[in-house]
Amino acid sequence: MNAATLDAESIRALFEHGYVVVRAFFSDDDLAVVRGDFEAVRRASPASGAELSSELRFDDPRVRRVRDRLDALAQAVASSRGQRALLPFTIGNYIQASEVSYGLHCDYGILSPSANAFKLWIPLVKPDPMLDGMTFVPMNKLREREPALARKIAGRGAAAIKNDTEVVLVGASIERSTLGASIRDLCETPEVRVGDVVVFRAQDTFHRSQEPDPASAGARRERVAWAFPIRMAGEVIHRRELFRGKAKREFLGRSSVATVLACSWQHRRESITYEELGAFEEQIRARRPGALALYYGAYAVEPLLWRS
Ligand SMILES: O=C(O)CCC(=O)C(=O)O
Repeated sequence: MNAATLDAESIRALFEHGYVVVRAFFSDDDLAVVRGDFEAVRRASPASGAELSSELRFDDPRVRRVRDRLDALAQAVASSRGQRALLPFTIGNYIQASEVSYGLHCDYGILSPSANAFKLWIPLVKPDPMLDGMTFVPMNKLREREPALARKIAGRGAAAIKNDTEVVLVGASIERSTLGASIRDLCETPEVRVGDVVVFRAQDTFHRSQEPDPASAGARRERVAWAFPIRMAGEVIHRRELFRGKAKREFLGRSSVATVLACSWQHRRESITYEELGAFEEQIRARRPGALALYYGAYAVEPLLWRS
């Protein structure tokens, strides 16, 4: 579809299939500032084989137009679920295909479990619409082929698919589950051009970097995508669920767990919303002494709180 925001049919497709491509959402001019920011971040960062993280903020006047349009899109999806979408404070990460290539995974993190969160993936440089894009295992196909597994993952997430047949699930403990057949024949790679926006449920829809074109003998072209998650303001994170299952810790990371813990201390509650978490993260970024003291305290005690 091609629109200023998302129509009901595309939103239905997003929740049914796990992803949707919004066509020709941006003009080349719209993305010039973000592309310039990417170039500056790349110049300042040595090649590291990792995503590049931008410090440009969504409230910077230079990205206002882009922000307003993305916000309208995000709110259209969120309001269909009775939620309000939260854009991150900084604009997110840049993913260069020459540096980064992921196998099939879900973005397991503080965002999981979340019934309604999603992610935006926006190509900035992508010379060929058919190559160097994103490959998905659509939720509807997974539901048909592996209904029990699809039920376990929906809204809760998983971690990865290994060797095309083994699924790693992260719950109270790490479970490994074997697929009846190779996942490869369920995969879809949509055609995507610069100007399009891919909206997808990163937390529970398996996705990967598209495999290189066999004709290119493994070489990856210059392709740069800009990606960031959209959280739901009113969804809740429970502290007691966070610390269940030591194995989960490696997937979450000490710093994000400490941030949730410190935020729950700040609110003197066992559970916090993503909106509260976002505001707390901003206080840390602004180096507010009260928030930093809570964060360092939480970081120190975090290893002691995990139960197996
Ligand atoms: O850009 C890519 O190749 C993969 C991106 C991805 O997996 C993500 O944004 O979650």
